[in-house]
Amino acid sequence: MTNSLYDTLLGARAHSDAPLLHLPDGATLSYSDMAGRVAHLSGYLRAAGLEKGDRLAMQCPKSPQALALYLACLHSGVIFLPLNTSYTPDEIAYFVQDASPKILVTGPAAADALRDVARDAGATLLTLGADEQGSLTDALTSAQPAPDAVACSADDLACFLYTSGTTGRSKGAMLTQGNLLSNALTLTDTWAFTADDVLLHALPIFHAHGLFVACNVVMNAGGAMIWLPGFSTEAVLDALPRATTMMGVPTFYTRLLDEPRFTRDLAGHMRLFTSGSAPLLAETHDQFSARTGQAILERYGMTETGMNTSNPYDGERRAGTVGFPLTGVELRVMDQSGQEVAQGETGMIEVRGPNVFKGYWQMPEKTAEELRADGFFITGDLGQIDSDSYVTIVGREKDIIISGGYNIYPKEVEQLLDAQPGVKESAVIGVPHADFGEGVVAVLVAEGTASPDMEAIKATVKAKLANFKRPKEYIILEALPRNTMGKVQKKALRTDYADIFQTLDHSMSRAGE
Ligand code: MCA
Ligand code: AMP
Repeated sequence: MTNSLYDTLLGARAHSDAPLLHLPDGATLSYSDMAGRVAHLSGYLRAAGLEKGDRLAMQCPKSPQALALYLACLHSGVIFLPLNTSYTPDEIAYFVQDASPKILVTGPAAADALRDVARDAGATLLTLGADEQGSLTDALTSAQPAPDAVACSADDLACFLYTSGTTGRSKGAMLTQGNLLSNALTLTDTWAFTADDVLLHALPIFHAHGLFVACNVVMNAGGAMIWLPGFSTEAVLDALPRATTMMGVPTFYTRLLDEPRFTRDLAGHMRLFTSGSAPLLAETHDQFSARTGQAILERYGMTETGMNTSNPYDGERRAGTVGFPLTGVELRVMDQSGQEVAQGETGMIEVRGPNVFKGYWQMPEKTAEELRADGFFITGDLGQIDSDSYVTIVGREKDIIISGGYNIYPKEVEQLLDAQPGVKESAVIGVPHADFGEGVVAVLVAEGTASPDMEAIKATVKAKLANFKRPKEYIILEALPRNTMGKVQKKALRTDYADIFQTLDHSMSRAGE
């Protein structure tokens, strides 16, 4: 048995001097440089007692070292659990208690805040900085290297990615080596990636989009990445002439379009822009085409499934649609009684294929609720298929907000708000936001007649929740709108406050201002 995923991404090019990462300081890291670092790190992990199937959690700033740690986990058969760098220590505590990693790696600056969290979960805390700082840094070059990748089969677990749950409890989606490999191979082919490609990488690497879709595809093709620490319009505009491709969330594209420097000429060297993680407005698609002469290729995926559909590379990239199921992926649209709807009708999207995850870590009931016995995964997205077979996402049945490509489960925010002094109840909604697509708004009902202490509430929210989950606006109402069954009518709230991010200076009585 070999380790097909590691061999495909890096092992096959372990001695190649071809560039892998172009770094902001002008340095370049080749495939062989990366393979060397990975062998050292993998040796370190094995000497530390990590075995195949053990977990390693990482909440580190984006850096080549962080990418090396991901690859070292694949090399050792250790399950890699990347965590959003915005998560607070309270949020991290949940993930490490749930996944029980043997090692938690963090940036040096966050080490003090996470020491107790690691200790309580029985994990060893190590640090790895973006700037050659941290207790793991020496291991990158001086630990006894592990000679061979640990043999793994397609069914072995490669990564856990946590996705929030409707009950507010996050679920660890278990992704196998086979899931990641199938998506990497299919997307490389579908999007015609080759060793000549240079991907402008401005996404975070703690989610499927930046790590699996971007890095795995480029490495499978033998291409290179311009490695930015995050998205900055200036840095992206500077780098565009050296790149051939970019993957982004819609916010990347609206921000670029806001910049007059972003012209057809500047984008002229690019062969492909892809968008995903959130709906791309047809208007953005059209503006982009008018500005650059290029059509953004929109695709659709999920943490649990990787990528499911894509607009064609050759052929019409239809604005407002997410294209066709990828090779090997089956997609069907179902009604509430479990029957497939007629073509053109709206229903629940279900998908099946080698990309679909194995289940939620230690949550068999949740797994059974969402993953059917016949292998179809119930996505929670509502869609339809038109007469040309293009799939369109028309809405979501699951109560999530997608802001700048990050998912927020209202329940999690509501539970925190409901527990605050002076708050009787709350409803958290997403409404249109020009930059983030959707922005989070909290509607509160006060207990009694006095207004709650909004400064205290905001301080608690800041301490407990990652920045992208925090409401950007608070509204106080006397009562939440409810239907005759007593259910809160979020749709009515979304309509009432649809313009709130456009009318911030207007008369509405908003709390905390
Ligand atoms: C930052 N803020 C946000 C977000 N990001 N608020 C809401 N939504 C966000 N996404 C907060 C900041 O903390 C700050 O708050 C304020 O908004 C302004 O920050 P700004 O500097 O403008 O933000 P930024 O640092 O430039 O980040 C925006 C971003 C970033 C570049 C769009 O969020 C991003 O990289 N998103 C990509 C997400 C992603 O990769 N998703 C893939 C998930 P304050 O002023 O209070 O401090 S994988 C997935 O969905 C599936 C599998 C798929 O299909 O791909
Ligand atoms: P997650 O896996 O938690 O990051 O989020 C996946 C969700 O993002 C999907 O279930 C969709 O609701 C949404 N999503 C991803 N790509 C698209 C897209 N191109 N258009 C609309 N929604 C998308």
